[in-house]
Order: sequence, then structure tokens, then C-alpha cells
Amino acid sequence: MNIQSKSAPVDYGPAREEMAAYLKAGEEKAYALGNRGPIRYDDNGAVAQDILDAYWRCGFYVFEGVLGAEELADIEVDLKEILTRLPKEKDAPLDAQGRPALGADCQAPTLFWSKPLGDPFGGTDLANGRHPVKMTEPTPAQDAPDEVVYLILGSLQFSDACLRTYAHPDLLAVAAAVNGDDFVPFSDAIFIKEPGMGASVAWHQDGTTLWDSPTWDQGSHGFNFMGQLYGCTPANGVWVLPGSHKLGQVDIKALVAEAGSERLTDAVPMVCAPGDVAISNRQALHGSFANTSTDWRVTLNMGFHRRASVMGVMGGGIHSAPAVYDDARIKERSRIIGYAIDARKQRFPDETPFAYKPFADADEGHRWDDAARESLKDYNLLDLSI
Ligand SMILES: O=C(O)CCC(=O)C(=O)O
Repeated sequence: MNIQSKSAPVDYGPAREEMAAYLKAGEEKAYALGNRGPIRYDDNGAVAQDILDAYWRCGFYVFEGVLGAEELADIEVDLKEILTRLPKEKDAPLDAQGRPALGADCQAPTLFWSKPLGDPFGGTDLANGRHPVKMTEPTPAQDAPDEVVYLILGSLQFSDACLRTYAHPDLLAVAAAVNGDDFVPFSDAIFIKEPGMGASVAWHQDGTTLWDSPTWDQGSHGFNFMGQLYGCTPANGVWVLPGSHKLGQVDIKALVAEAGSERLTDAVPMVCAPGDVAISNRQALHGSFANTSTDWRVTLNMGFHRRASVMGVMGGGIHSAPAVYDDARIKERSRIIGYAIDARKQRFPDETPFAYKPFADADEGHRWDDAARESLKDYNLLDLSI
């Protein structure tokens, strides 16, 4: 890893020792769960049933070694470009070199800022109040900037490399195995947890709309793939309460009170090497701590739903304006799958591309070119947010 960190070392303050013990114990528990390994298929070409079983048992799975060196190098090139194109400071129209800043001309929400090591959502009403408890906010180094970008939404419009990863054939095979052949997009993002600066994401469950549906089950609110450019550790990675995706809405305040801090008993980290991709059920209780470690975490989030979970449903309003999702909306938002498959085919011509059934059935092709790239501007206004 060769991107520079801007800040001096920091730690968790008075909780540093408890935190270190919690991280170590959590990692041991995570490795004992039996939910990690490469993506494997059975003799009929279906994703191995034991992988799916472990995913449904735990609510997450770590797929090891999915993204190869070439793909990671492409992503890193784009990441560095993205970092240099960020606004000079929050809401500035220009980057540090005086060029139009990334996302400055977008209508859709793109850049999310936080004070270094802060928790912008915890204990607020933001995002339908789904993050009820504020996380500890350790003290950043004196030389840290006032605010940093920790989340970029609509990320596939900013990086061809991320778009190509979105169409990784093994990942889309898993998407089909989990959400059905007619799976649809949800939302895409890059989480950036810079050493000594990266914000917390307070404990939450992602789903907002189907908890009381008569057809609710453990997969109703879909999942996120979390592709790791530099890997992730207990200190900077996402933690999950295993099995919580089956429980309905959990009482997060009660769990924190029971544990005596935000170090929830029984939660475990999703520990990944560079190129690993976790799949995380959106109903599972999850969150991440402020990154006081010396390691970068850059996660490509790629979310997918069952078509039946969004069709005819009123969106939850977090990622996009509330609307009832119909066939036309779903089709328009799904175009990006076609573009991503073609973009990947152009970059990795020897790989067998994923065949997305809804497009194959409709005999629809998508060509990734400059016009398609232009058409993706603000595509996340149409995120299928449930
Ligand atoms: O990457 C993180 O730190 C948080 C991810 C998350 O909360 C999510 O994807 O819903």
C-alpha cells in the first residue's frame, strides 16, 4: 500500500486497553465461525451450498481472493484520482489544484464528510434514525483537517475500475444465488477509512421498509458486497452481530446498555486481505469504529436486492427521494449492470462474462462507451432504497 496518510498516530484514549482486548477477542471469534474462503461452485456450476448455508447462518461471509492484482491496481489508480479530485474543503466547488471538484456538479448525494474520528450519524435522526447510539469519538491528531470525506455514494460514475468490479462474474453469480436470477441493484459506495481519521459508522441495521411486511424473511432487505482494496482489520473493518439478520429490528440501545459500551458482546469483525470481498446481509446489525489504527481501509460497497423486495414498494427515502418503484424505474436503475458487464469484458477479454438473466431474456445488450459513461451521471438518484 503506497498512499500516504496525512495525520500523526492516535489511539482510543481512556478505552485503549479495553478496545485492544475487544478487537483481539472479536477476531478469534470471527475465525471460528466457518464463514470464509474462496467462491466455489458445485458440479452443476451453482455456488456451493455450504457457502450459502454459512452466509444465511451468520448473515455475512468473507470471500477470499476474489479481486486479482491487476484489478486491485486499476482500483488504486482510480482511488488516487478520486482523492485528488475531492473538494479542497467541505462544499468547495474546486479541488486543491483548482479543478472542478468530484461530485460538485451532481444533484444526487455523493460526498459525506465527518470530523476526523467522528460519528456523524450515531444518536441523530439522520437516515430515519437508524443509528440510535453515538460511538466514542477519539481525539484526532492536532494536525488533522477539520473534516474528511469518509463516504462517496454513486461511486460507479467516478471510476471505471469500480464499475468493472461491480460486474465480477463470481460476485454476480453469488448475487443471483442469494437474491434470485432477477436480482436488481440497490446502491453503490466507497467507504474511506483513513488511518487516524476515518469516521465511525454507528451500529445499525440497513433496512427501513419491509420489517413489518407479511412476507418479511431473513433476506428481505438484500445485501452489500464489500470489496477490500487494502484489506481490513478488527480496528478499521466492519463488525457484525452474527445471526442478527434473522431477528427483525433489534433494540440497539439495550444491547449497548447490556455491554456497557459500544463494544457489543458477541459482535465480530469481518477481517479481510486485499482483494477479499465480504457479503453482508443488510438486516444484520453492523457498524465500524473510528479508525485509530495505522491502516487504510477502502471498501467498494455494491448492494443488491431481490426484485420482489422492491417491485411496487415505496422506497425508504435514505439514498434517493421516496417513490414507488415500478418496472420502468427498476429497469432504468439496472442498466448499470449491463454497462458494467460490457466494461469488464473490454478490460478482461479472456474472462467469461456474467450473463444477467433479465437482459438475456429481453435480448438486450449494453455498450460501455463515452455516451454510456455520460448517461451514468447522477444515476444514484434512482437508487432502490429500502
Ligand atoms: O464500511 C463501513 O464502515 C460501514 C458500512 C455500512 O454500514 C453499510 O454498508 O451499511
